[in-house]
Amino acid sequence: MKELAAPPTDYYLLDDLLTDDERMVRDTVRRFVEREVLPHIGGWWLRGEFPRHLIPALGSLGVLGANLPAEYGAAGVNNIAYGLILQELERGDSGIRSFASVQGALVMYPIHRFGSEAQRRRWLPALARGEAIGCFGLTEHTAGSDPGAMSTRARRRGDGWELSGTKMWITNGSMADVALVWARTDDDEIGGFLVERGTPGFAAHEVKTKASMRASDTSELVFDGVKISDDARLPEAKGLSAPLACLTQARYGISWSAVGAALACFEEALAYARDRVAFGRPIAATQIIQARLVDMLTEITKAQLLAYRLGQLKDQGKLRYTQVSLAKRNNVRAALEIARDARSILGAAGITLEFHAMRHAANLETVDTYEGTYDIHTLILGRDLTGFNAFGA
Ligand code: TGC
Ligand code: FAD
Repeated sequence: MKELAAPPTDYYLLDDLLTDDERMVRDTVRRFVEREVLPHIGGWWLRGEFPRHLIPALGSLGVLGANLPAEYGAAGVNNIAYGLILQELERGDSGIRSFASVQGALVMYPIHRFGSEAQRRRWLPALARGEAIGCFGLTEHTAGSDPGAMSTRARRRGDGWELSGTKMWITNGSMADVALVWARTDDDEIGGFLVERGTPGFAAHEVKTKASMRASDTSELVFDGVKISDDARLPEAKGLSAPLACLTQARYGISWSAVGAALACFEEALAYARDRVAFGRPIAATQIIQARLVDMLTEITKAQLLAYRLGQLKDQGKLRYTQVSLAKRNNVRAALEIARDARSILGAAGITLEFHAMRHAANLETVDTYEGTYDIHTLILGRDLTGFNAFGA
């Protein structure tokens, strides 16, 4: 297969650090996004549609839960290749990447890490192939940044459980065949429960008024006395650290994927600035536009280096969740600022969906909020540095 030309934004020759396999994985997903996503994404986003028809192809490409072991049907790639996959998906759209993040990091990972062997065999191959869709219900209307304040309950009923409560802002929620729901048990411990679509008392309602992440399914999940058997509980998920460990996996991926959105915006702004003439010369020939482009490239290069080093640490088993917070916080905020700046360089044209910057900027408002807001990651890092917890009373 022909190698793609090095992107203009690989300023520090990071390609040289990648193995042939990592480059091949990245280029395969990039081609897929260029062919299947970019020509259509503006329309899907405008109409508020998630492109469900792409799910089987994402499964065949091996991008779902790609860093999990091949034994359960996943691709079994390393964490650098996994990061590159998410980077390329978000170069297309944050909503497509979010689908893959939730499926892999927030549904497949917890089933693999905290589930029984029967749960792994039942769900992981189908989720990897895209034949089943999963969602992850942690956030509630009144418990977002502070998931420990959740009020969803799992009460013991005979041999099984009864779930009651509501989850909010759940990606893939209306499409999901299986919802991983986090709930407080009678002994006040947080546990994870697999609830299948169609179980009586379980309903999902899609949020239709979003001005961000429009090509993504975001839903409210309602559990009204939902009865499930004991084998629907993840046996090894005990306490808040279990869902938080899943968030570390998803935040790791977002540290890479934000770079993809930033690259898309930067490359678009650079091309436009070279072409667009104002006052008799290309705007790229003005000092202000050049300074802005240089700042964008500098932030992208820093973000790429952070993501790459994070991947090495993860592959070596040395990763601390606070290091992931640093990269998620920095890379998403950098991408958001780059997207806004790219939009501004495009002038009026930049507000349309014929270009990508505005869509990415709107999406990145969500990415800056979910998986721990920018401020929450500041507090996680502040606590790590000082030993003082500044979250609340
Ligand atoms: P805290 O005392 O900090 O922690 C309780 C226990 O958990 C451990 N822990 C973690 N372990 C692994 N990874 C992490 N990121 C961890 N954070 C904490 C911690 O060591 C402790 O363990 P142990 O053994 O001592 O019990 O608990 P806290 O209640 O003070 O937590 C505060 C805070 C702010 C850190 C946490 O609650 C937080 O991260 N809040 C943000 C919530 C959030 O990010 N929600 C995301 C929901 S999912 C989502 O947005 C999906 S978007 C779709 C997509 O990803 O594409
Ligand atoms: P709040 O916690 O109410 O925060 C509001 C503001 O207060 C923020 O600026 C925050 O930084 C600030 N703040 C909060 N506490 C403090 C403090 N102690 N000190 C200083 N400032 C503070 N959740 C899931 O469980 N699963 C999903 O699949 C999922 N998908 C999502 C998809 C979308 C499109 C969106 C928008 C959200 C999604 N979420 C999901 C929810 C997301 O994780 C939460 O929105 C996020 O954790 C923030 O919670 P909140 O919205 O309740 O904000």
